Amino acid sequence: MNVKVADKIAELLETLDIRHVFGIIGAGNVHIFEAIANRGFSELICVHHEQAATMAMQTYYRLHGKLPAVLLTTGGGSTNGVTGVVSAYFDSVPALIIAGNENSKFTTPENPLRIWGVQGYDSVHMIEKTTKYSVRVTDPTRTLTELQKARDIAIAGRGGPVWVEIPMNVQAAVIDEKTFAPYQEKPPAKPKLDKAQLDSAIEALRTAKRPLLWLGNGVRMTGAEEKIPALLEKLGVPALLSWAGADMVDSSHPLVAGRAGVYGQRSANFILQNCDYLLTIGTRLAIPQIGYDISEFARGARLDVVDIEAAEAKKHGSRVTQAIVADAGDFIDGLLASSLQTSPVQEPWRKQCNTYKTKYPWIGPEHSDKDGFINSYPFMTVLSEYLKDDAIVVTDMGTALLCGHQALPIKKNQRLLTSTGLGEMGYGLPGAIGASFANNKSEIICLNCDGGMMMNLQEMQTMVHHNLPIKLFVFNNDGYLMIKHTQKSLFGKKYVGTDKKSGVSCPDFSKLATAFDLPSYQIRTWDDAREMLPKVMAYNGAVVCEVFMHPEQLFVPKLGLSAALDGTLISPPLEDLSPPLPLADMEEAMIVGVHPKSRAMRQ
Ligand SMILES: Cc1ncc(C[n+]2csc(CCOP(=O)(O)OP(=O)(O)O)c2C)c(N)n1
Ligand SMILES: [Mg+2]
Repeated sequence: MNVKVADKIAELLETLDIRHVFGIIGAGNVHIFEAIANRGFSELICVHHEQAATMAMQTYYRLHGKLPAVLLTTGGGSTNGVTGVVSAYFDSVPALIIAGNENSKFTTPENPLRIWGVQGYDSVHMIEKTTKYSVRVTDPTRTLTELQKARDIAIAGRGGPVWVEIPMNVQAAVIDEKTFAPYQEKPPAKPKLDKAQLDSAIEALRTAKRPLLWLGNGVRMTGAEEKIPALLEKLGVPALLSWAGADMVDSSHPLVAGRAGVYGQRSANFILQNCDYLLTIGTRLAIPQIGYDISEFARGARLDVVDIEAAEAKKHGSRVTQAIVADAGDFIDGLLASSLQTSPVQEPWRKQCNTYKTKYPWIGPEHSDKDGFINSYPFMTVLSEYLKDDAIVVTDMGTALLCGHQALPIKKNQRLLTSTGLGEMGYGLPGAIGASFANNKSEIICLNCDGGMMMNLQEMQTMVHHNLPIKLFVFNNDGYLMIKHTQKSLFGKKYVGTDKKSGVSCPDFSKLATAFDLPSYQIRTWDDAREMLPKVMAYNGAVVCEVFMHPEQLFVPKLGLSAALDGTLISPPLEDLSPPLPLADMEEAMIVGVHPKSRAMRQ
């Protein structure tokens, strides 16, 4: 029987249980759009910019672990989608992207032209470096095989996006159904856990005086996050959580040590910097986590790294005692099956961790209000009081990212999602849309900023069109506050392109809400917050809530440069966050000793 390839693609999406397809139509994908609509299984979510589709796909997968598809057209359609694809690649998020292209008579690798036919170009090679697999289907009989293969690669091992380019004539081809090539390839196998390495880590956990775990999103990617409480209770070992994994365990769990890093919590950084054995599982120890000098990072500790990708496990070279290339879930199962138990010898360390947490709470004196503006850090604490027990929070960059991750406590069934690798502004709103679709069009708390909003403003209409109950918070601080701070530290207070006076401005977000037929609220004071937050949360539908913040508010604590008394600039070690604590506090906190740089800054 003769069948149209596009119809078979739509059928395959159903077989793969792909319920949602994000995208924008064009001549380059029109056949597949048509076929999906005719089949009536996968819902087409028509966004207003392709980057929104590739951002939405990320939170969609991260929320319920099911693959969505993205359908891009040729030319600007596929180039627009690139940012979210790169972001997904960095953040290990599986996704299936189907991109259209010109007729395959143009799309041969030998074609030397920059542009093929109308809007055609070599998207497969453009995207090759930032996907796990990219392929052009020129033989219609291989269409389904390539899509299945791509999908298996996307979800295997360290997840990531895959890109299948299907030229227009291939989509439209009508061929004998029997001629489709059967899919016979085996999905890539995961690495096998080395028992000797596991035993060595178990021994180190048993004998360390101050052991520490650092758990990342890799744990969730293997579905092992539910085992974390049992693991902590069995081992009695405190655990840091990476930003991408911050929502895996309740923040108030007595053994959760917080979120450490360049924008870390003081207590978390002290715990990290004073441990004597650090075992990281499924987190990639990036600069925002470990600071700028690896030799100063957890400098009194043996470091073992568990990562499913060998290059990541080994990237810190000889600083790492054991680079364990393994699936995080397999490794956790190995720890759970071991004879390890909570060690009384480590009791003083558990107490010490609690002392850090009590002495240095997430909100400190550095977060006080200024010039009549409320501070965004305590705002997170207040906001958390109004969040439902299963709230899903998606953040953009800037204030939303930093304060969300430094100061928002997360309960057991709540989620906190953002782009941690690429850090692209504009992620918040499409991310909220993807999350809402993943969860049956449920309520999402979107923490956004004035700058970030302007990068995907158009998606307010997607939200409105689908009646998604997204609570859209916009932190308004007259422009790009994060970059104002960079400029201040580099050039003194000379701003270029970061606020209204220096070349960039934002509209009145309440008027904008009206244009989208949405209600809006404004918060300027704590009284406003107490009055508006219940209304925002109780509103049945999408709503905009603008929160006005000081245009110069500090993001603290932060690992920043400090000046010694002689004027030379010092990059302090990771425990010495700004604003700096008195030397006596550092001496009391640093079991491994105060770093000479920290002394130099204070003499
Ligand atoms: C797509 C993109 N362009 C530029 C940047 C660089 N950048 C990082 S933070 C920032 C300013 C963010 O401003 P806003 O979203 O208003 O947050 P704020 O820092 O003001 O709270 C900029 C321009 C980026 N991260 N992503
Ligand atoms: Mg801003």
